[in-house]
Amino acid sequence: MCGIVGAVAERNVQGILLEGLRRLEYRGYDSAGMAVLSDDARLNRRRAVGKVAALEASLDAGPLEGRVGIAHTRWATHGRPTEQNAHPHQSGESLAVVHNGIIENHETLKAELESQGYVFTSQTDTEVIAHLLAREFNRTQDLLEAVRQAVALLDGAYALAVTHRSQPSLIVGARKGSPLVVGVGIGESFLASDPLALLPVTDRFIYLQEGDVVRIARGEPVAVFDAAGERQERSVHTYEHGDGAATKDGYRHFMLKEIHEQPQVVAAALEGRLSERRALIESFGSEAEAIFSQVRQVHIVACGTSYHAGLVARYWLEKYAGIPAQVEVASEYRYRRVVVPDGTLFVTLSQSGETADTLAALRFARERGYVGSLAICNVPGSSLVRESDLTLMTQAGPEIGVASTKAFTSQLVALMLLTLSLGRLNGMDESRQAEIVQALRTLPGAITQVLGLDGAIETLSMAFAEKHHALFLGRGSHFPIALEGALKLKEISYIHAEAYPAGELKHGPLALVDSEMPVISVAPNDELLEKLKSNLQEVRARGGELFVFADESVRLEEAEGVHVLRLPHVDEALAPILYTLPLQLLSYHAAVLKGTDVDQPRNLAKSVTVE
Ligand code: HGA
Repeated sequence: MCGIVGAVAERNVQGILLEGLRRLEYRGYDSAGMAVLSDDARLNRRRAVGKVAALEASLDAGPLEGRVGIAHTRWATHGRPTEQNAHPHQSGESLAVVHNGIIENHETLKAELESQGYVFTSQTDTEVIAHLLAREFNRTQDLLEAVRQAVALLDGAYALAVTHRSQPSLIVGARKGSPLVVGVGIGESFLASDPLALLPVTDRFIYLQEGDVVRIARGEPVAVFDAAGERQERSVHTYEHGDGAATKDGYRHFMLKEIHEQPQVVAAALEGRLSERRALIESFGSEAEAIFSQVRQVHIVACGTSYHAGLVARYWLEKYAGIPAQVEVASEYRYRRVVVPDGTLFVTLSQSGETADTLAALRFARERGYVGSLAICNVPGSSLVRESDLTLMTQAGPEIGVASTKAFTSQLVALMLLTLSLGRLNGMDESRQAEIVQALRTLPGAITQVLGLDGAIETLSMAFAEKHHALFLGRGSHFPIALEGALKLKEISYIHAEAYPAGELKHGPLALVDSEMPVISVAPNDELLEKLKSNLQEVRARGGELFVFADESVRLEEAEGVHVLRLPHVDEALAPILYTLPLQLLSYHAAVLKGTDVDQPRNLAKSVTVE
């Protein structure tokens, strides 16, 4: 999604802002821009459609000089990706603003502002903020006060950074519903929608809270005011994840690097969370045992890939922990009447912890009588983490590729820890717990073995690159893995893909199968194997080309039109995690062959902070 960077420094800020934007590129965007206040208080702006490199080329041709500036990568929600719609937006020559989010009452505000003589030059909702701020500044002559007055008129979500030529050594920021952090430097301060943007200049951050307004000024301490206008001391956190995420480490794409990081990521997600024979309930927080012991069922709410992780967890929770579970996409859950039986735990899954729909669902759930809320999340300090009763950090490290890979597998590990923890309190067989704990310990090794199949999977992918459609099949807890495989292929290779529970094929989608329809299936050696094999025969009988990822012990012969790739044996409970990997690699290689933008696929964004 959109990215914000702002800087009030002792040096020229163009380079800081540009590097910040480059580091936010992974979030997905369609245009970029920057406004810098020169030392003689002139506001200069550059904007460009497309990549940050296009903005950089424009800046090379005419650099911006100044020690205060704001910059933005835009993922259009209102108005096409054009230069006129790119941020920063200005009101006259005095004030500039960058915005993440959506202003829902923009039409009403626009009509009001136009009647007062303000002239609009873009189709964005954001431009109303620029003119509102200018109007309030004209009344108050104080940027902080103007921001306070203006945001009070906005309905919707925003993170903002604002600069004004009459107050040339400061920036005011504000957030509600979209993330914004302050980077604390020495005599310099910064704003960004993600700490990653600022790691070259600081590793100390204040995570702003809902409704906060912040003033960063040269040589002055950062001043944060809460929604009521009270000055607040917010703690400064040191960023502890290192800056390794910013480089591809020799891999061709971030996505490939992240796929290959999964053995370490899974090990990190388990670190300190297992005893000899059990999962440690306290990994979910000091209140976990008290809350978990009241849990009779679970509602899981998430979006996209995280939703698929939730679907796997439903099979696990019911099979191993004996706990009923429901899973729902957040954008549906938040707008319907939900019945919450006594003893229900509310679980959210989000890589970024800022996914707007999931966050709204959590807020909606708060008044619905759940026994507690648990966030499984990858970003410490994120809104979801701060607003939940319990949290489990997935420890996957920053994920840069828009298509989620390692965040998904680490969520699955976290959800298995949840299954074991709830299972333990619900009488799950002790020796089965111990077996799964043992299998979890060997999982990083098994993942490394699967990654060794990369070359063979690349060869298989050649059969896909030219296809327009694909079907993914799975049964039981591997149906969500098929869904995730199809999503990955759609996201990065733009090949239309659908996933079905294999038994559903004959009820409709079999009509699509012919030699032009590759059918991909995951076949671990579980109790559904024989049924799955019959479903695969049905495909073969209609001339469909089969690509099967199967347990090494499964008797399934390679033949014309049947490609089989063997995976090491793993405890059936963990097979969904292992079988995710070949599907990630398959999509990756198909996308590389098609020449798409693997890390930033068209139209998509990471950290979906708008509704
Ligand atoms: N609504 C604004 C900003 C969009 C956004 O935050 N995307 O992530 C626009 O369309 O410019």
